[in-house]
Amino acid sequence: AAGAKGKALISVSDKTGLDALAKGLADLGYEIVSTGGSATAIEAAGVPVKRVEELTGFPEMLDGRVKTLHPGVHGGILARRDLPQHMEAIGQHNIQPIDIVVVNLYPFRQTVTAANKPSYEVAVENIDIGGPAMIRAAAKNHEHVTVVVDPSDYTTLLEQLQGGAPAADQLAFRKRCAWKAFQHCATYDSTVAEWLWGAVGEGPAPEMSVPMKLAQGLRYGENPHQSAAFYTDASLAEHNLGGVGTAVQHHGKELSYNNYLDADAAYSTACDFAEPTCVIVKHTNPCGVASRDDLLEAYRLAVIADPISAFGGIVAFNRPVDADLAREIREFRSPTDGETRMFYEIVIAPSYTPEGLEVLKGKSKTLRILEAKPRAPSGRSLRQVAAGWLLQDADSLHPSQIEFMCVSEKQPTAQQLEDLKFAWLCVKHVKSNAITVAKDGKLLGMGSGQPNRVKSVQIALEKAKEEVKGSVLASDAFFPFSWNDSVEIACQAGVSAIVHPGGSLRDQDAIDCCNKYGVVLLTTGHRHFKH
Ligand code: 93A
Repeated sequence: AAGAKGKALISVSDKTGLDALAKGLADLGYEIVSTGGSATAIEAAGVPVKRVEELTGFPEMLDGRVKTLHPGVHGGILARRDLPQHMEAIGQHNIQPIDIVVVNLYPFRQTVTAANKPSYEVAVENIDIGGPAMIRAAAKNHEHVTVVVDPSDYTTLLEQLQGGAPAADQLAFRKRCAWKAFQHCATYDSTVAEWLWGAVGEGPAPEMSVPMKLAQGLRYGENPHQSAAFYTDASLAEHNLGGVGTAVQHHGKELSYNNYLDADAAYSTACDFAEPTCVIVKHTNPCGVASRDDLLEAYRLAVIADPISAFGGIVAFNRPVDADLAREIREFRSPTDGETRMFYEIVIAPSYTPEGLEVLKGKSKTLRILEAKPRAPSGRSLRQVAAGWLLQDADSLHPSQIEFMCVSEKQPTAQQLEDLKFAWLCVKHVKSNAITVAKDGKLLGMGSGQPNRVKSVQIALEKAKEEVKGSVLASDAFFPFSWNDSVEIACQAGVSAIVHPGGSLRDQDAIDCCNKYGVVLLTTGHRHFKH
């Protein structure tokens, strides 16, 4: 008979899996009590359901602000079944025990982060009060009550209720549910607090929540003796849409720790370019970048920029990969010996044609093929130091937002200006001290991570080799010393234009040097350090 097993209270905003849950509970003999929208949905699924108003003898009021906030509900949830005085007390008031509480909350985060930003008033109305009260009550009384806040737990709930498991296991399940319930409420409240801080505070919130979820255990960290895992963080995801964190893997070995880092670096770089672009990354640094209308050509140029570094690298595209391009990736032979097929760890792109995907799968069993929504640097960047976190806005400054000012006698041609902007966008993604040399929409050489800028210049020029003549050079920070180092080396090598932030006491030396060699010099007023 209905209710033979007890009462289940359902009040959910996310109605995923609700039909199956209600059917399952009814089949097991539970009587279902529910709030407005949930009750309507359950009825529509043909499952008998009682409205919560019948239980409380009180109508919903204050435009729904008070629906379940009533002793008829909370007494039924909180009563200790093992204390006769508790059972007597609820009995005196005609309150029946509630054994299962299934609640998920008003979608506050989705509401305040929607593309269509809600008014302050609408956001406030989306702060759930009755829901957390029920969740917390049921979680507190986990000794006797089961609380479920996540639709992905419905199947397990029904399995558990079918019984058969030892009492200790059932209690362990209820405790786990209670843990999750408090977690759910804590995350919810910190989301509300963060939103309010955004409305009243200045700068980053003094208390910050990092709602992390274990997404994947990793075989090991940067090195095999370090254990590791990948966590997703909803508070980052809302600003950092797309990218490797939410990518679909179509093929290949499991992602490693270093794969995550490198794929993120490669894809962030590729997605920062508006034109069809291929980026090849090794150890988080772009070693090949090329923009071409023909993506296949961009890929070739990106490999040729530095084939030795590209070998074993991560290849990222900001446009779909079709069969022709996939064949080229599969077959392309290393320009160093003209024989060895190029080997890559990962290919990552916004999408693949069905044939392109099949072709690429044929490259090797291990090649990781990732499909990810575009990700440009945005939102927050968070890094650990000792016992704390460093938080900053991501470097989302784009060349289109920067004024490139000519400070030399010689003015840049339109082509040079375009190349300088390209080199500038590349240098932003290279570890400091970063130098890039580029020409005609392709990276020719880069120097990264050197503590000495002159060394980075030398490395970048050496990689660019004979193509240096007429190329342009970008520096992520200003040239600090006198002009007889970086700037003069670049001028002597045949670089035709240089861009740096400017702002050094020795800026005039750099200008004089460029004028002496007839080289164009631009300043941006913005630095792109990347540590
Ligand atoms: O407005 S509330 O804060 N006051 C309440 O008494 C209450 N009771 C349930 N929000 C309340 N709820 C929430 O309604 C639940 O947390 C759930 O998210 C939602 C389900 O409403 P419906 O069943 O009408 O779709």
